Amino acid sequence: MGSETINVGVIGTGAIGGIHAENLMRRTIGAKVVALMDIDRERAEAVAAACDGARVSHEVSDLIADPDVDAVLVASTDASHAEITIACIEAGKPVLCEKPLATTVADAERVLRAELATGRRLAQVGFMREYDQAHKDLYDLLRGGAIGAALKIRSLHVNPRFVRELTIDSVITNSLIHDIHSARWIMPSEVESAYVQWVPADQARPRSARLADIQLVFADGAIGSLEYNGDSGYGYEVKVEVTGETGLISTADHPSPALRHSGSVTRAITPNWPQRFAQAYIDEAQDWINAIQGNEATGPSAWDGYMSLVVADASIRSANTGRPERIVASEKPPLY
Ligand code: ISE
Repeated sequence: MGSETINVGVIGTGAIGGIHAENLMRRTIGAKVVALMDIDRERAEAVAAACDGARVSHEVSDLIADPDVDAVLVASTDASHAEITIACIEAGKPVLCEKPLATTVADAERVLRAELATGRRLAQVGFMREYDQAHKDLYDLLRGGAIGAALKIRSLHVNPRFVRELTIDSVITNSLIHDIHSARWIMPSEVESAYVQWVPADQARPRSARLADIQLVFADGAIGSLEYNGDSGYGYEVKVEVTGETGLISTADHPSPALRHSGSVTRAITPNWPQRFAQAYIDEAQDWINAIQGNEATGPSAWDGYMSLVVADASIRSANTGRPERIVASEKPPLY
């Protein structure tokens, strides 16, 4: 593609779809949003109006088939991700699919099969923490040998307020899926087993989950603890710590000024994920566009999307059995 402008179609114009559309239009070099689609047409039209009059497609298939659309960003409902990503792959169009890649391992395997059939990487998965400076700094220090072999990873993922419908299953596939990917990305070896415990939000609904913890064991013997708090009451935070043979690395706190006033020192905490990861979403979009222009693949792959679902599946099995569950994954294809 060279340095031509990449015309992007955005499917799903809710919170994250709107952020991606605005980033692609206003904060990314070499990209333009030319088409959008959402089952809520009014919502799509509102985002299109902010995209210099991008077209609003009636159907997903129309947008993917549109000859003026070079690449597709999928930000629709989680359950629709796999089907739409497969359609983009089969149309030969690069696709950035928001996490999760699918809601079941079987659907993630279908995406893998579609991509393997083309012999090239077309799909990227929206695990944007790989583009967060604090995570990248920790990754670089660890992989640079600063603390020797990694022995344990701890992550804390805090959401500000509880969504009543969330169950341990949806917390794992929609929220903890980020922490699962981060653990797989940061730690040198693959996850071997997962053990889940959680605190229900409502004792009358035992599957509801306001706080959850996934204990991981990795192939090299390292361990992990991924904690999710869905009802912090104070704001949004994501922290990662890795203990190594000779030290410990912690992600830097999100930069915010210290306010000294009336005898105390306070520092703001981001209200939610759009603010905490604003720059990471921009860098993720720019990296995706640059890769398309260079006819290359970049960022988390469909294999990463599949493996995060495999670990999520083992975690949900553990929630059902009350025991640690082993990871059951396919052989990693050479393409990845
Ligand atoms: C949301 O979909 C995200 O991706 C956020 O990063 C995460 O913190 C939140 O829990 C998810 O619901």
